[in-house]
Amino acid sequence: MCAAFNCSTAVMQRQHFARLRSSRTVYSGVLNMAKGFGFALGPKMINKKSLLVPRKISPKLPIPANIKKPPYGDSGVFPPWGDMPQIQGSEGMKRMRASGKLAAQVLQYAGSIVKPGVTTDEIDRAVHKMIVENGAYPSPLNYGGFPKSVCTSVNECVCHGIPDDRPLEEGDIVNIDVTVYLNGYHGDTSSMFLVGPVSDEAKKLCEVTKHALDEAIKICKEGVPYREIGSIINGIADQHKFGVIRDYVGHGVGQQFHSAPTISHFRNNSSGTMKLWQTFTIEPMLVQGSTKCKTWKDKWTVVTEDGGLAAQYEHTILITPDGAEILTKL
Ligand SMILES: [Co+2]
Repeated sequence: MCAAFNCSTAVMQRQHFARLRSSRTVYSGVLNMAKGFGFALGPKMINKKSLLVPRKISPKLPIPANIKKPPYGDSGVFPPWGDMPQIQGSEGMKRMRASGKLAAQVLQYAGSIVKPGVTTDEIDRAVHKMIVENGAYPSPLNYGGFPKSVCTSVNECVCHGIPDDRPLEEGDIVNIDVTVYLNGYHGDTSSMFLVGPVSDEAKKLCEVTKHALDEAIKICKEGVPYREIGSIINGIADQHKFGVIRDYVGHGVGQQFHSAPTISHFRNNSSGTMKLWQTFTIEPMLVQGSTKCKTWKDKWTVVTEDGGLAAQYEHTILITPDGAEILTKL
């Protein structure tokens, strides 16, 4: 699960939308005119599926009494952003490997039930059941009040999609983002799944995003600047004319769900280098069109402003002296 970049980014985003409101009116005028002339322009051209709309969300699922909850489990209050990197000792490493492995197993299982007609709510229920049966807590549940146990982000949804009663349709692409809290440690991973045959462009977007994540992981090791990650990912996105989302970032992970460092997936000049035995996520979001996002009234669902498709892959990694161990790979 990615983190919002920072407060100032959010403020800038709001100001941007205020500015955009006037230009959008002009844009929709052009769109209608274009339709009148019999050619398509705008989101429909980019994303051939009809756009998502808010739908019914089922009640939060219960957590058995024996499961240890994270600090926000009952309150639903956002925990403070940890401003220190999370560096593991031998016990922490052992537990991170266990939570990473479980997250990967749950993600694989969730992907196996993806098919046309299955609702994202059904995926949520399956994920929730498997996580608690394995003695863990589904980290997204009640994180800042998030109502479900997993994020499911379909088509133009960039991240933080809330599972609901929409049945998956042939041609959809869906990101399933699983985080588990096992023995006091979070393991965080996500992947795209294709629903039946999808358009070549959608498939390519998914493949390039996965490739960008894999290549970024390859350069990670002790002492490498974090900004190298953004440089690799942005370079690959550029080659294929895809955009990189800037408002949501990877993050330190461990005993805290989200902490420093913020891992930007776009070209940047941020300071800081990777520390030995540090755990963090890399989770690039690539888009077909505009990299501008908007958030629904539910305060979670993030979609591309122009309705273009978005894809995301995520791993939790451990920095070692000569590379990175992927903790969420089976
Ligand atoms: Co994450």
